[in-house]
Amino acid sequence: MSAPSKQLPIVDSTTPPDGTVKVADPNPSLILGAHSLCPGCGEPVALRLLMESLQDLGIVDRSIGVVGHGCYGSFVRIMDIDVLQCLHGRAPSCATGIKRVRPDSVVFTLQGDGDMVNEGLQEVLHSAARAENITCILLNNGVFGDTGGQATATTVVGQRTKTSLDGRDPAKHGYPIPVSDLVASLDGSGYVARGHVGDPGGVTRTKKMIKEALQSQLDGNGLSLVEILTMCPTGWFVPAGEGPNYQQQSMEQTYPMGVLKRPGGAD
Ligand SMILES: Cc1ncc(C[n+]2csc(CCOP(=O)(O)OP(=O)(O)O)c2C)c(N)n1
Ligand code: SF4
Ligand SMILES: [Mg+2]
Repeated sequence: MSAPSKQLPIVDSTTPPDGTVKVADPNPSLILGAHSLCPGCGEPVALRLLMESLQDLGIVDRSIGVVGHGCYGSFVRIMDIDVLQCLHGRAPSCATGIKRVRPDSVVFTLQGDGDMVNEGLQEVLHSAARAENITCILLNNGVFGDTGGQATATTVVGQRTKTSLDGRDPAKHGYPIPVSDLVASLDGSGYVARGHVGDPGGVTRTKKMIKEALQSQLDGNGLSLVEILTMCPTGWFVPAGEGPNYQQQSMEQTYPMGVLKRPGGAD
């Protein structure tokens, strides 16, 4: 019979050569390495808040992410949790299936405005109407960023995009769809909020919203949704550092920050 093997500490590649041993961080970041998005993009900030929220709530091992298609789609390579990527706009339906089969898991979607509101509006609305106990995270930048900055259903009136170079004109392009308000109006939704990541206050309040939405799922209150306004300086034709200012003057005027619905009543 062989001798029992000695329990060795977990050592990472940064262990110094001086003989000291670095034991792995007991609470490591869930983001594995650098993202590949544009300077000034708001989506990596939103990702960090989401991953930190899973850690803060102690639900990392139970969490499953369902990611749509857009610039954030590349996050599946750096999210250190169980994830799958599904067809455009279909994340709420995939999340529905996962949650029904594994009711003890915590299931969230990560979708852009093009993915959720253009390509898959019916998915999120029907999932909310069915009171599916999932959490949807919408990264709303008002453009199809990944394909070059075309207008989406959430582009605000007057916003310049690749397909509305003179600004969105309701007479030509119609009006934006406030998806969070639609979801909040349905009896099957439990928690709906809208935040932004354009300044430190927005970041702090948005993280609180994400945690409340996940807690709502844990409490079994039906579909929860957090819409996060995220800067897209590339698609907005502004310098990277100007994203927050542009967002404040444009998108935040149409989509004000706040909790639209929570169990027991909104603010
Ligand atoms: C069925 C289908 N529709 C559209 C596309 C093209 N497409 C891929 S990603 C994307 C943009 C998605 O935009 P959004 O969800 O807002 O994400 P963002 O890039 O802005 O973060 C589009 C239009 C496609 N590949 N297949
Ligand atoms: S195009 Fe926009 S959404 Fe995509 S990575 Fe660049 S700034 Fe972010
Ligand atoms: Mg978008």
